[in-house]
Amino acid sequence: MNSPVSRREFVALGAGVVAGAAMTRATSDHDTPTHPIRHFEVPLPIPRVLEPIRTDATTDYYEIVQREERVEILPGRHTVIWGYNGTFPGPTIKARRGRTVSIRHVNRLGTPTVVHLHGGVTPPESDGFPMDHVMPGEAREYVYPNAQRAATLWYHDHAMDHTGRNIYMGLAGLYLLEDDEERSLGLPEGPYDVPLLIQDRLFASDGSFHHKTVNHLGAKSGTMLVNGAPWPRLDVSTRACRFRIVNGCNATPLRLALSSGDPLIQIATDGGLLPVPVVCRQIPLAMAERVEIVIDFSRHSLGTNIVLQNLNTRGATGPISNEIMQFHVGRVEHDSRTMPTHLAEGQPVDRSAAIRTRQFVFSVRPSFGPRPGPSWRINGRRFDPETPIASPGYGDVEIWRFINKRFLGVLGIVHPVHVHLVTFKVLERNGRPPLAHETGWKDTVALDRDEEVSVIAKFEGYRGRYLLHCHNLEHEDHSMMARFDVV
Ligand SMILES: [Cu+2]
Repeated sequence: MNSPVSRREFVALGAGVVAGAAMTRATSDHDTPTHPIRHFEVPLPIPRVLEPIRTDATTDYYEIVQREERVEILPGRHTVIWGYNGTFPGPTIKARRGRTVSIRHVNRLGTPTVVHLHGGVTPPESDGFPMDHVMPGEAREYVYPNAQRAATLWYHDHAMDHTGRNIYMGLAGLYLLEDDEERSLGLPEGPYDVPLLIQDRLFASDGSFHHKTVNHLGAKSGTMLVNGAPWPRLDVSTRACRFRIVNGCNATPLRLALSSGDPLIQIATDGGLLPVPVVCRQIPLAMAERVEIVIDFSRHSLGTNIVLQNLNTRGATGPISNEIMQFHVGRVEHDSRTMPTHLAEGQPVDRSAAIRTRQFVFSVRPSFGPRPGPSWRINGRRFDPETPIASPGYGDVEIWRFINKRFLGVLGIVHPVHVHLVTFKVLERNGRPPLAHETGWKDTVALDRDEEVSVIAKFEGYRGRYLLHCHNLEHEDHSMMARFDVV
């Protein structure tokens, strides 16, 4: 899972397929050292929770305007972002299980957009199919029934061929779905329940975002932003805090750890709470995966600094920081509540309920022509919006086997596989049980080079047209995506 890839291979990965195509800038995927950014100086911002414009007995109605804004991300410099309501990240939506959320998105950008609620059990017309564009000047209403478990979801752009650029420019926000069961547990809440949306960015010297796709390998970038701030600092008190961590990077898989050596107490995966907390020394978190952890700062004395680290610097092409953000223990506070030992009902998976197994091979082929580059594919095919790659029947339980195949012995790269509509359980990773951090409900699973991962899912909720794709956004935009239909 964590086998290192050398810089040579990362470069070969592009150069090997792109015969003759220049890869001259492939080695400069981190910020220029002429603009050093001091770590842990900017306080961690918490994205504002959006208020509904009206509510009725069943539904909360929101309106979001997608527009350009000039914001200060790097101290003293300005960056033009494309933001939901002009903010980066977008405002947080707080939803409750069983109450519908209806969001009218108005596009005031100069480019077509699409909104997808990642992790949502959403009717097909609101799921954000890449061709369902909201054109500049137009609006579209997206309806989310929220008939699903509490979980940390996020909403982001999904426009055909331009998802990577649109999200890089800022079109992403958090969507926190709560339910009574979760609220009754007494987990840290209010200011002690902190979302951390991690996104890396590359900045041009004028402060603008530089979305460099490196020939569709992926826009890995050197400056770590959390909730839109570079290497921020959070002042915490001597008590437990809950963190909802989203890997919102375009192409950077993370491996989370704490500099103090403290374990990460994991309480949730993409699809919500685990049955019991799981203790992890490190947590790999590929793009679009979410993990919720509790950190107990009561063991530390005042003044202690603890760094949230990314130990996965694989694929980096220069010195790259392993730091994400810092927790500064700055206040004494007592919390009498103890961490619950039981979080959610057991979630056994009956493998024998599966009525069929399908196989999806994630591979790459060189492509030539005016814009040569790797062509990322599923089962050898580019994205075809007209033809489903699979059509499970409504209510069917299926095993989906994902295989990452290299090209000519190179091209080993992580493909985080995301299935819309359903949550699944990982049955096996390379013939072994799933890793500790991925035992709960998932909607995205990391598929590293040469790996095979089997998942099991029940296809229910809605009938219609959905997507299976790689969440390396540059792979997704360069056709590693497939339509599936629930029939
Ligand atoms: Cu991929």
